[in-house]
Amino acid sequence: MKKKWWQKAVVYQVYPRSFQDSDNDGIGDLAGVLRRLPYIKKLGVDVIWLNPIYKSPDKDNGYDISDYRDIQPKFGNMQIFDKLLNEAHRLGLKVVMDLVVNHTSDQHKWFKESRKSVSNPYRDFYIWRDGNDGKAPNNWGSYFGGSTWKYDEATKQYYLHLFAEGQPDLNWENPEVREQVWELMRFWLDKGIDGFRMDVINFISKPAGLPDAPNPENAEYADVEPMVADGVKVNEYLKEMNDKVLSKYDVMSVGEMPSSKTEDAVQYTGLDAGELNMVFQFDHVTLAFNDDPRLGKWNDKPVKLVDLKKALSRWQKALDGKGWNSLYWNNHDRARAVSRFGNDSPEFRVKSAKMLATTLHMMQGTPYIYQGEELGMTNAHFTDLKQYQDIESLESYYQIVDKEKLVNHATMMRYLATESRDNARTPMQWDNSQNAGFTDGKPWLELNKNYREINAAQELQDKDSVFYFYKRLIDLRHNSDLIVYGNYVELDPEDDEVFAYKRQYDGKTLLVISNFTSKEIEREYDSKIVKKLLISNYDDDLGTKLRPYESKVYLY
Ligand code: TEU
Repeated sequence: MKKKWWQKAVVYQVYPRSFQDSDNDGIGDLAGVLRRLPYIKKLGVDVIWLNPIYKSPDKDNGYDISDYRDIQPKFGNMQIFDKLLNEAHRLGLKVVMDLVVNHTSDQHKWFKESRKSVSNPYRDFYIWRDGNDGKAPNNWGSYFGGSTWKYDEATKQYYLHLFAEGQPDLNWENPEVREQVWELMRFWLDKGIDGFRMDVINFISKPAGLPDAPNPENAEYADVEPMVADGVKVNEYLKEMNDKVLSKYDVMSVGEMPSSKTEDAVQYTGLDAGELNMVFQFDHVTLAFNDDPRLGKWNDKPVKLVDLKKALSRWQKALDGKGWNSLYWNNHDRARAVSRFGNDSPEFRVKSAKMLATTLHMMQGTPYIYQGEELGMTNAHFTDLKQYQDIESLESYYQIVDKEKLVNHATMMRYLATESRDNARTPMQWDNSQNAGFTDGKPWLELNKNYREINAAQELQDKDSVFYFYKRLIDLRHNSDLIVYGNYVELDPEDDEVFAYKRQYDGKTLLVISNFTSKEIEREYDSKIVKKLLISNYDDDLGTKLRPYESKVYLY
């Protein structure tokens, strides 16, 4: 497989509204990101992924775009963006933008035209259908609660919105829609950005006839994902995108692909596929699901290590030599890694954060670090519904508790504390001053109370901090073809305490051993071989004895 720059790169995800506020309106902004570039550079990453910064009514924190060619005024303006892009490039940092083209905002000029009349030239930019006996055209349920169909009185038809009502789905069957998307991509690529993360890009091809989804539980609305993920024309559209746009630039592309399987990903990311470079797969971050399918993601179950190993190993083996993996534990949609997969107690937070980092960063693929993950930031542990802001959390609470009465308030609060996207969106914790140095205004979302103990200033002073551990892992990757290109050999798949695997390349072997428990245990691997300890989250090596959350990498 021909080597590409993004295979050796490490990406840092910035959620601008929660990163650094510069004008004290309580919302992070681009001038704040600019100010913090030296911090990002110090970590040693190569690429910054910016969540959406385009003009938006903010129904879904910027994932409802009303103008793809202008900056959300809360975040700044195009001049500040240009300054940010130039300074990032001067520092040797590439910048990847978030491409949200499965849907637009209902305030986008295309939709404002489309809804004017059935004969409007933009009508077919979106997916309009007649009702079904006075009801929605089918039984699909929105990700944010309720139906995926909204009745529009003006033209007496329904329009499709997989997410919020303010996020109407674009009709990708329409070649004019695709041409407009290629144009807006070129606008940003010609400004010099270095690639795109593509929002739910495997949802863009809807099934012919838009049939009902299976609904065995006879729920009010059925799970839409099996109907819209990886539709029959996704590859065709991505090939056209690559042929007409991406292939003209030296850029990276990563497709967010909920519920995609490895065989789909080999299609999407195969080097000769002419589609995308890599995908965000969801198998390892959707392992804990409620036993009641009507509750979907809302649960408070621990993630079973054997399941986690199976999911990650499946992807490592399936794409080795055939495609390319992204490697991530969390992002702006997921709970914080150390809380969801590790142990965020004061006793084990640092050790388990480093253990998780080692386990992931020694794999094959491009690692993505979500802002604050490098500090070991934890879930927010909110206790009051009023603390939450996320549309998905609040709409889901309303649907599940108030409307369908499937669980009581206390249970749903436990589920939100475990899985709400707001866990990842609390402001970045810079120091132990008021509001953690994020803003001198009123933060748009409450800070995590632990910012006085967990913050960048403290960790930059501590050579044993999570920050410097991530920095060492990134440095190891930058200097090792074995880590980047080595194959993947899983060890003891059924071991429910230790995640162990090997990487091999050019006659060298990496042995990665991670104890996922708070217990001291014994494990033996290749005991006869003389091994060099490459990195560990403990100061010494007790051989076969593994201490709580001990993670170490041997080279031989
Ligand atoms: O998320 C897509 C997606 O699958 C989400 O529904 C995610 O799986 C879920 O929220 C996890 O609980 C993308 C963006 O990352 C997300 O922020 C947006 O809300 C969504 O698309 C709509 O644009």
